[in-house]
Amino acid sequence: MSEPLVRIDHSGAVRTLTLNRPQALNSFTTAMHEELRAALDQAAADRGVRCVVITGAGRGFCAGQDLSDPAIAPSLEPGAEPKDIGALIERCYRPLALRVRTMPVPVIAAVNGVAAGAGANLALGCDLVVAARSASFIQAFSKIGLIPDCGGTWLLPRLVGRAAALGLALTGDKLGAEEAQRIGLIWQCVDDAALPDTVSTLAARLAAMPTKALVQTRLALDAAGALGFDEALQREAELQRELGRSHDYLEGAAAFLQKRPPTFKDR
Ligand code: T3D
Repeated sequence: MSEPLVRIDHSGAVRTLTLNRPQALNSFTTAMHEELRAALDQAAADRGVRCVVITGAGRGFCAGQDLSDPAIAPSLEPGAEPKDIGALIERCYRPLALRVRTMPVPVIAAVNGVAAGAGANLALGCDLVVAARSASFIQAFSKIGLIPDCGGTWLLPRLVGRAAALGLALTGDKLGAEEAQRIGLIWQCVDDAALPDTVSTLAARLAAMPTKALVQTRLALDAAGALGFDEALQREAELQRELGRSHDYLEGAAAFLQKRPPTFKDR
């Protein structure tokens, strides 16, 4: 049987999805898109999953679109009809970016190596990005005449501000993981050897937390950018009203008062 393009592993309540085309730095073919989306849908539907980790096999995280995929690779024949890249984005990258951003559980990107183009923005769209010190982030699009996609135009300025977003996107320069942490592009940079343990400890910790509150926090932060201050306050009140009625809030508050560890179970 051939190797899956996305390996699926499960430990406790943590589902790990490993992009598995190491020979091409895990760049996206249409088939890998389909497997990743199916694996994310499956994790979203499985109430036993409370945290998802996305990582890459081999020395790379993901080098973005596979530029040699016959489905999209430009024909070099003179006069050939250009491929419709917009259709590829609509069919593959838009649903992927939305799927990650609306997962009902926290999602961690464990960036084990280079993350370029849509691969960089797949990672940046996750809730927490932990990268190995040798990893790097490249907005490679400008080098091939494209703009940042997979959410890059929305994510970059929000993460690092307009100046750094434009610096990264226009130059397409490689940004090392340490610098990425320093400018706030990612959450954490760790020594290469420490990446697996750091991520599994973090994932297990998030999996034991009140999932609904974590996910509503992501959604509220994402929505707040388009709201006025008072509207954001109103949204906070609505969400607290809803969460305040949840099992996890009652459990969290009771556990604090009774000086015992909480057991969260909402999802
Ligand atoms: O159609 C569209 O383009 C629309 C979609 C847009 C979304 C996008 O993601 S656009 C951006 C696409 N990605 C890139 O432009 C990045 C291309 N890759 C690179 O610039 C470099 O590979 C890296 C900087 C990421 C890493 O460099 P390095 O020197 O560490 O590795 P390498 O030797 O370049 O790559 C190793 C192998 O992976 C190599 O294959 P080989 O020669 O050993 O058989 C290379 O061709 C392959 N590879 C790397 N990236 C891609 C790729 N093959 C196909 N597509 C790739 N994107």
